[in-house]
Amino acid sequence: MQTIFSGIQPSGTITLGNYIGALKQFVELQHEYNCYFCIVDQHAITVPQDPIQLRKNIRSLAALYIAVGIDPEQATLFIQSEVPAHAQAGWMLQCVTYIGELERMTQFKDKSSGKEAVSAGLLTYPPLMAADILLYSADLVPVGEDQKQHLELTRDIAERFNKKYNDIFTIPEVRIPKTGARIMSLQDPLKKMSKSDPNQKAFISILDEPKQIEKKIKSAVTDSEGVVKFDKENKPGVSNLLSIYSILSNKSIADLEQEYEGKGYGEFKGDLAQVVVQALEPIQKKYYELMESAELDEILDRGAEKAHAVAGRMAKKMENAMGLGRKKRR
Ligand code: ATP
Ligand code: LTN
Repeated sequence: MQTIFSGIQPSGTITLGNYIGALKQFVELQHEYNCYFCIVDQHAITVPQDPIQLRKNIRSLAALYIAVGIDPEQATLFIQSEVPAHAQAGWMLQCVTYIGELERMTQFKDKSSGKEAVSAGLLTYPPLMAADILLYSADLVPVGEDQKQHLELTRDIAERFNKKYNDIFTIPEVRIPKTGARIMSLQDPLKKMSKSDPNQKAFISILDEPKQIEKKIKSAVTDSEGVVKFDKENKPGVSNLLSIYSILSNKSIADLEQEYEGKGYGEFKGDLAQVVVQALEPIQKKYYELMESAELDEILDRGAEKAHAVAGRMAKKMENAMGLGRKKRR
C-alpha cells in the first residue's frame, strides 16, 4: 500500500477552500492509502499567533479532521510538534536547501510583503514541510494548487539529499484536485480564499452559522452582467461561486449554467447558500459532539505514538547519512 502525507496549519478555523481543496480529497483517499494527516502547528508559528488561541485551534482542527470524515482507525492523525523528528529533520534539510530557492517561493513573498518584521521561520518553512513528507516516505501528497511550488522544492531537496548522502528518501508526487484546487476569496476573486484573511467576509469558515453563510454569499463580489456563466478570465467571482456550487452539489457546471439561464445572481446566490449550509450541517454536528468528548485526546496520543515510531527511525537514518553524532555501540 502506498503512503500519503498531508498537513493543515491550525492558523484559524478551516475554510470552505481548505475543505474542497484538501480535506475532501483526504476523505476520498484514506481507504486506498496508508495515510498520515498532520496538524502542522510548527508551521503556524512562522507568523505571529496568540498562544491561547493556537492551542484552541489545534484541538479544533483535530476535531474537524474527524468531523469531515477522516477515520482515525484508518489514518494516523497527529500534531507536528508532538513528534520531535519533524524539527530535527527540518533542521537537517535546511542545511541542504539554498536561500535563493526559499526566496523564490510565492507563499513567502505573499506573506512577507509589506511586513516590517518577518521571521526567519517564514523563509525556512519549506524544508520543514519537506521533512514532514520525507520522514514518512510518502508517495503522494494531496494539497491545493497553492502548495504545488512547495512540493516541487520538496522533490528537489529529496533528490539532492539522496545524491549527496545516501539514497534514503522516496520522491513524492503531488496530487491536486481537478476542480476546486483553488477556491477564491469572496471579496477579491483574484486572491485565494484563506483562513487567515483579516476580512471575515472573504471566506466561509466550516463552522459558520447558516445566517453568516447566507450573508457572506449574498455579499460575494461578482460583476454587473447578471449572467450565470463560467468564465474565469472575465467573470472570476461568478466562476468561483459556480465551482463551489458544482463540487458541493455534484452537478456539472454546464448543468448549473443551464439551470440558472435567464435568472439573476440573487436567486443563484440564495440557492448556493442553501447548498453550502446543507453540506456543512452534518460536519458541524459531528464537530460539536467531538469537542465535548475525551475521544479526541486518545486519538491524538495514539497518532503521535505511531508517527513517532516511523519518523524517529527516518530521522536517525538522516543523521547517520550526514554523519551527525556518534555511531551506536552495541
Ligand atoms: P493560511 O491562511 O493560514 O496561510 P490557508 O487557509 O491557506 O492558511 P493551509 O493550512 O495553508 O490553509 O492549507 C491547508 C490545505 O488547504 C493545503 O493543502 C492548501 O493547498 C489547501 N488550501 C488552502 N486554501 C485553499 C483554497 N483557497 N482553495 C483550495 N485549497 C486550499
Ligand atoms: N504548507 C502547507 C501545510 C503543510 C503541508 C505539509 C501540506 C505543512 N506541511 C506537508 C502537505 C504536506 C500549507 O500551507 N497549506
